[in-house]
This record gives sequence, C-alpha cells and structure tokens, in this order.
Amino acid sequence: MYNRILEEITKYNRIILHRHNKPDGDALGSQIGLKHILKENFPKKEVYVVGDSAGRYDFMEDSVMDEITDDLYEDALAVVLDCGSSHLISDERYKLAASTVRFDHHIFCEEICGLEIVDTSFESCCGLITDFARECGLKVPSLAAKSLYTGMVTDSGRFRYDATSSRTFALASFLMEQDFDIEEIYRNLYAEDFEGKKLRAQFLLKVQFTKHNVAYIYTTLEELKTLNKDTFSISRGMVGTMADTKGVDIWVNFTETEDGVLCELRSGCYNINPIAVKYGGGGHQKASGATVADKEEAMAMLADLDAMIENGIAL
Ligand SMILES: [Mn+2]
Repeated sequence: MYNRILEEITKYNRIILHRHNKPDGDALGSQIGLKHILKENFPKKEVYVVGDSAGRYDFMEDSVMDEITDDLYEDALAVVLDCGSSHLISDERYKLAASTVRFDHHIFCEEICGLEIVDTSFESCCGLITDFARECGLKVPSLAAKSLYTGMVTDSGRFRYDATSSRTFALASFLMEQDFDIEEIYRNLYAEDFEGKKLRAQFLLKVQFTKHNVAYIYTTLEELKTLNKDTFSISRGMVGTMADTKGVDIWVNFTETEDGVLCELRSGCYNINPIAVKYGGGGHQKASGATVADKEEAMAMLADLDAMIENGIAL
C-alpha cells in the first residue's frame, strides 16, 4: 500500500494536506511532518496545509494553516491525516480533489478516500507517516522529524499507552537521527502555568463517582462561561485530572456547550469505544469522545459505563 500511495503522490503536482478539526499534536505533527517530507523530496510540488487553527499547539513550528481557494483542488491530491470519520475532517473541500489518500490509526468506521491506510497498531498517525517515509526511502528533514516526534509523544502519552511498541521506539530513534531540540518540545507540551495548575485543582475537587466507581466531572454551560476558557482545554484538558486514580478504571469528563455535551471517555483497562460509538462518537479503545444532546443523554452514557464495570468485561 505504501508504494501505491507513493505513486499517487508522485503523480500530482499539487498536494493538499487535511486532518481532523480541533487539532492535537498528532494531527498537526503528521500534517506539518508530511508537508516537509514532501517539500524535501519533491521540491517542485506545491504543498498546502489546511484546517482550523492550531490552538494550544500553535507553538509547533510552521503550524499556521494556508488559506487556499477552491480551484486549487482541481488536479490536486488531497491527503487526509489522523481522521477516522469524515465529519471530523477540517475543511470538507478534500472532496473536490482529483484524488484522495488517507493515513490513519483510528479504529476503522468508514471509507473516506480512494486509497487508504488505516492501521490501529500505530500509536500515532505521526508514527505511521514516519514508517511510510522510512520504508519508501524518503528523506526526513529536521522540521519534519521534530513535528512527527511531537505527535508520537502526545498520542502515545509519552510512550506509555498500549500501542507503544518496539516499532514506536525504532521510529522515534529514526527521527532522532535528525537534529532537533527535544527539551523544547517537552517544555512546550508540559510546562503548566500556575493558573493552569489552579484550574486542575479546581476540577479535581469536582470529581464524582458512580456506584461502581466510574469517576466523572460534569461542567454546566454556566460554569464553563465563568471559567473563561475554550471548551477544548476544559473537555480534553481536564479529563486527565482523573487519570491514575487507584480503584478507578473508567473516567469521563462531561462539558456542556451551546452545541451539546462534550464527553471525553477514558479507561485504563476497558474498551470504552463502543459506548462512544453508540452515542455518535469514536476514537480508540481506551480513549474516545462523543457529543451528546443534553445532560440526560450524558447520564445515560454514564450508566452504560457503570454497567460495563458492573459486568466486569475488562480488556
Ligand atoms: Mn492520532
């Protein structure tokens, strides 16, 4: 499949890189990484990155997206990165492209592109792109290596989550042959300002438990407004306050917004993905998300998670 994708890349003079909306380190890392791999190996090709802004990952070098007109999609190849469902792709104009390719590591739920490589054995899409580059003998310049490494680190939880394998480290090692400052990446990712620490403390005090010890935080729209934070840094950002709690195997963060209740589901040893899918979401076995209509539906999801523990079907 790598060869077929490389052939497709070779065919097109204009390549437009897409990824999921509200990007994380892996979405941006694979997008910026692939951009610079393509520019290095095919200097005559036009390569664009599109989508919503980098948000809290705007420290990543070259993370400012390109503004492009629709006509550029004619005769172009669109590459979709790190995205399992079509409705999550930032900028749906990928549909206008002459040809489409997808690299992804989420659980497969639908065919989106003409050529696809979806491999959940990769801890990150960045890992998959690195493997692709290495197997195809493509040069990986320093900025690409740094971006890809950032995505590997973030999506593997600093090389801790399940999908982390000997291949993960082999690919990280391959990237580290390039010269880039790892300490700078970690500083940008993990140094927290005091306000952030205070916020985490505040959220820790909000944690509640179901009968069978599913930990959860519920933030109302009113509370959210008083916090003066973007929903992403509350929803994704605060779910981790419940991680690594002894006796808690499933935890979920509910955040009310104008567009419904955002649900971030996590587990140490249960496959919570089917619950997220049941409520219209998706993701990974131990980390998934969904948006439900209201508190009632959120509480129904919580009951499903509680039943999962009660029935004790751990992975
Ligand atoms: Mn990813």
